[in-house]
Amino acid sequence: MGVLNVTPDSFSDGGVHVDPEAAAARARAMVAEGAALVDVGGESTRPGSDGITVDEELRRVVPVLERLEGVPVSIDTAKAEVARRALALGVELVNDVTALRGDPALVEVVAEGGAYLCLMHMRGEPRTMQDAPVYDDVLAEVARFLEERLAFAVAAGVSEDRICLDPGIGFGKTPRQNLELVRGLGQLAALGRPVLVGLSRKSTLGKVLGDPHARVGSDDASVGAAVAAFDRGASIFRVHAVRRHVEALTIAAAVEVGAYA
Ligand code: HH2
Repeated sequence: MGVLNVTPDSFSDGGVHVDPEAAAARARAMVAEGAALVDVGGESTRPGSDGITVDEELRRVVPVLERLEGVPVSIDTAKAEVARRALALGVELVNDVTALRGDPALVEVVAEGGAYLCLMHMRGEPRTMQDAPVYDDVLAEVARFLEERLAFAVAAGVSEDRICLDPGIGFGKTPRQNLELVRGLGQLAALGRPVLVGLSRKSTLGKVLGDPHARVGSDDASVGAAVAAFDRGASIFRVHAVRRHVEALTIAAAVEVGAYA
């Protein structure tokens, strides 16, 4: 899953793709590099960010989605109205970082649209989520949360076989907690749904490499993290540098299944 932020303020690529033509070209390039899906997002969820209005989010994403016919796309939104417009424009998956807690109307849009859905764990909300997050047992808590949100979505009519789960790396977690989640991904995969991880360029990677004030991580660090996550059961990777991840993960997968003739 290639990341396409059409925001002025995303933590790693904010402001890069605000022109819809340039954004659409980047989306097509990511598919050419091997992305199976392009995740279009109009609202930054970086730590400390405030939300934007429905109108502003639509103004950012609709011109891009209109230019992406034939490209497999997911929409990174928590808003029912944005998801509704996106699905009408051919989007296949709704990536909701609030796991259907942000907008009570979203679950119906997903269910009625027959869309795929990603449910992500987040502690608190982006504005406050990094204020000293404390867990008794981060892995157990995230697993319990995702199991509960999965049951909620299915009860509301979303087809279970269309749902994937995401521990929400960096969303209300310290670097140590993020690493613990990656280490324990098998426990999340045991919930029976594909696990998606977004480790790409997250500040935890820069911190692990020795910079306590890092705001982003490098692409090399991202690839290492993705391979570690793959080894522990993740199967969908939300990444910025698509070709590097496709190459690394293709090799990791070939080792796993002995696919090369
Ligand atoms: N991370 C970000 C945004 N959306 N969605 C899922 N499912 N999982 C993630 O880990 C995830 C996500 C944050 O990264 P990015 O889009 O690069 O930055 P921003 O939120 O500042 O736009």
